Amino acid sequence: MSMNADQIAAYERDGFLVLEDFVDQRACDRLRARAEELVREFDPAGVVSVFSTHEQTRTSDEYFLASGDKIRFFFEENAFLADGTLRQSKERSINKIGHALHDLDPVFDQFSRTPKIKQLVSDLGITEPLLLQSMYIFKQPRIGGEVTCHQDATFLFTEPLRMFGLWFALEDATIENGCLWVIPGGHKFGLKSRFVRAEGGGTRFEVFDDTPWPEEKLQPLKARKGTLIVLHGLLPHLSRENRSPGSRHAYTLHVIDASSDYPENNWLQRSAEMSLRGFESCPE
Ligand SMILES: O=C(O)CCC(=O)C(=O)O
Repeated sequence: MSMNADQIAAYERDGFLVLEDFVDQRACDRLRARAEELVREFDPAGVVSVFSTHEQTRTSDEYFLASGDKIRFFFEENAFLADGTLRQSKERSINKIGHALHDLDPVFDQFSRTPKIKQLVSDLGITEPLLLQSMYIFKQPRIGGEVTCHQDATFLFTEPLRMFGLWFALEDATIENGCLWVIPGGHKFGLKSRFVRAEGGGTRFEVFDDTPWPEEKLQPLKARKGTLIVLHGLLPHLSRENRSPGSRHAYTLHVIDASSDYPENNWLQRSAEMSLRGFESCPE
């Protein structure tokens, strides 16, 4: 077991768990260096796709919709000047990379499939794990965009719901640079919406409950580099803008169970040639 009974009980009660020093500092640095290399090699000519937490259906272009089995780059909303050119270098303009880093890049694969993560996933009750989605989030200095309050199951729904997110702090996450905020126990509210592929193309939200989140209950989760935060798929969480002079890099991995149904209208899909994988290739 990598988690004790108290930790599992806390996760079930609160919908999240903070595990300090889960990853060693060198592994964090290796991942950062690899992400920086990927951005250096990325040629943005002709592929400007923005991640906007406010306008997700509008920014669901083909580049985004086909990214479930690729390594693709999304810009910060505030990265551009009025004439459409970048305010600063592309290295300081990318919001995130997604969504199959863990399957396509050896460094990300190695970081994502360790015996420790495999054990944690098993302790959390996932018996047939599949690594569905990965994102490298930069939260760039000064222009790092906010991520509004949401449940990850809105985007990555399974029936029955067996899904959680693993959020790794690759640098210290603070209130100033845009750490995560959560509503403890909020995973018991039920699913408020689903983000699905629309019949005529693009995406839409299917809303089940449009009451606002009780944001007065939000609590910040400051996290030192190397910390893993486990987020229940139904836990409401957000991150605020980063107006500080430093970045706040994080890596997230979402795990589902093969025994649950993964609907065909979930926004994130893979081509038949690249099926999802679990921890089969993980070293013992
Ligand atoms: O890292 C962040 O700023 C937010 C990430 C998040 O909420 C998510 O990916 O679901």
